[in-house]
Amino acid sequence: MKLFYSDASPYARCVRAVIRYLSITTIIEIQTNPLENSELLLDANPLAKIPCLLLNDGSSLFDSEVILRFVDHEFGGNRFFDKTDISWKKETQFSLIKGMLDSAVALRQEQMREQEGNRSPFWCARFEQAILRGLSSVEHSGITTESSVTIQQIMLACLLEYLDFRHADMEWRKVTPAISIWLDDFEDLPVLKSTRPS
Ligand SMILES: N[C@@H](CCC(=O)N[C@@H](CS)C(=O)NCC(=O)O)C(=O)O
Repeated sequence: MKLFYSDASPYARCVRAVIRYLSITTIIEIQTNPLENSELLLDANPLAKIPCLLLNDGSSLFDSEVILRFVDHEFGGNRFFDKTDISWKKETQFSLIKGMLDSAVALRQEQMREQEGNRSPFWCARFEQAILRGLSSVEHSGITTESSVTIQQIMLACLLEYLDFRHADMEWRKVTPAISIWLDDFEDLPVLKSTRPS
């Protein structure tokens, strides 16, 4: 199997971290810039987005959530997405963190429009406020106090490090001091260290 990814993509990083956490060795990572619209990526994902997992039978899986659920089901014994004892609260926490990732990536895209003079202050503020409100709600949700590593924690760490990487001026640590302290330890997880964008 082949995983199209880029170092900077927080969605791809989350998938790569989980693949490593589950010690899956049969997935080859292929560094891909989605904006180059390579034929390989377009054939696999008409949306031309990464991450995208090309299976051995030639079919492909996207987006990140589908890939995460697939690898967890096939290789992780449903360790991250429990199928027998579904917690709708945890499912919603997952959606909240994924939604914040969406806002963080959309904010980055808005900022890249700066050069064209098309950056929208309205949308930038809206995306930033959604992230800060989301983090404030996560601060008191108990996500960081789980005894074993969860998919919510891995995705949250990918989000927070993406904020530091692309939105260094966003003072999220002031809003979420407890999460900030948690990240200081959690970021040492080997699968996060080995997937950190440089
Ligand atoms: N919902 C998708 C989002 C993936 C996504 O937006 N990836 C970005 C890179 S971070 C991308 O490929 N952008 C290229 C584009 O939007 O054309 C997922 O969870 O995988």
